[in-house]
Amino acid sequence: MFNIILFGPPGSGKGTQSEKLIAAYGLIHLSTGDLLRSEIAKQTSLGIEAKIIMDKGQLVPDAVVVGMISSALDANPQAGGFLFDGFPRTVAQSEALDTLLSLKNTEIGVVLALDVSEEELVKRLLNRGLTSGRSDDNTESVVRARITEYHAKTSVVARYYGQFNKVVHVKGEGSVAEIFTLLCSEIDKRLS
Ligand code: B4P
Repeated sequence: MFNIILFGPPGSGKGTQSEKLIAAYGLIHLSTGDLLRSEIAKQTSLGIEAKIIMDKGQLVPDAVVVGMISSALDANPQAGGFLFDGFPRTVAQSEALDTLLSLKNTEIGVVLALDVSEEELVKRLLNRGLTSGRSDDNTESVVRARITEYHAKTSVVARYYGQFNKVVHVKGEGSVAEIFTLLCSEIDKRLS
């Protein structure tokens, strides 16, 4: 089993590249953002609580997202590997993920970190907000709050996995196809 974390700030292209990577490598895609938005669409109590937090640009509590990931791992016993997109976002989530994977006798193979400048992130997210209907992409202050939250709580996740030599930085600016090629070459190095 080969498991990948696609890491990076909001708008760095994690969702965009995940779609291509799961198709190319036959991985199960686990996006906590998508899982949360599905709860919001169904108007579950979890979704209603999560929407209030997400609309402020803040992170949903660790216990909520770890619970969602744990259920998703259990729901896919035959998976050949997982692609984690937007998870883990804190060191506590990273430690919880490592524990969940070790219970299944597996681990993270590589953390692919997309590097994108802040101005490009803001531009992409506000642009997506014009068409996505996502309330967390609508206003510049919320978009910038998400980037601040990333620097405060999420960027340390790269340091956490860095201590196990699992992090590779990839330039996240350029065409979607160019970035995909860079990501594939890093994965292929580790699979061969
Ligand atoms: P997510 O759903 O994870 O989304 P994201 O960080 O906003 O975006 P992503 O990086 O996937 O960007 P994308 O490819 O779509 O998080 C949303 C919220 O959910 C968080 O703020 C948080 O509140 C909550 N949440 C999620 N996971 C959590 C967790 N683990 N713990 C706590 N809270 C959690 O790309 C963005 C745009 O750029 C798109 O419009 C795309 O078309 C464009 N784009 C992509 N690649 C491009 C390229 N190469 N050039 C130009 N544009 C590009």
